[in-house]
Amino acid sequence: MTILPIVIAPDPRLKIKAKPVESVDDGIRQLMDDMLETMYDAPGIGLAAPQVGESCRVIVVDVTSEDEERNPVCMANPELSWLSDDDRPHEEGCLSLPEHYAEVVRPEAIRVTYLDRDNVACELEADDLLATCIQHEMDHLDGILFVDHVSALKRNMILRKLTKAKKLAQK
Ligand code: GNR
Ligand code: NI
Repeated sequence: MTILPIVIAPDPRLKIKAKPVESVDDGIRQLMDDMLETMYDAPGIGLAAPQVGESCRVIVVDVTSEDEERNPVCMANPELSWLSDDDRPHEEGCLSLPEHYAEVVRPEAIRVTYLDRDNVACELEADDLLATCIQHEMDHLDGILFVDHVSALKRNMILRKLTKAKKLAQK
């Protein structure tokens, strides 16, 4: 397994709609495993393939805390099959927007269909942090970042700071 470099915003690769995978083959399984290692190393609770420069519809999540046993979930071609009527706000962060956080309102519970690591069609019901995280990761597959859900003022402030930080790092 390999720790992959994480793409930091602003970057055109984070704005592209990712392509569905045909099936979960050895190459996709390798990507899932590398994404999990990258996510645990960061550390984060989720990661989407575009964040490691792969424009395909693959996400990994694990919302367990560090003192619990790991519970990695790998999904290819995730699709929402149900959304709760009730929304809830949650403070979100993103490995592609390091050190920036904002409250985002999303449905508090979801059902999602996907292909698992063994290419088996599955459906999962999630709520609270897991529902938030899966929706955040699925957004990445459509080129959407959590800052796209907050006010333009806050979004531009965060993106300006990241642009500055990138320029400083180049010099
Ligand atoms: O590590 C992460 N934490 C997090 C916290 C609240 C809502 C979503 C997330 S996902 C984020 C990792 C990441 O950037 N995934 O795309
Ligand atoms: Ni993210």
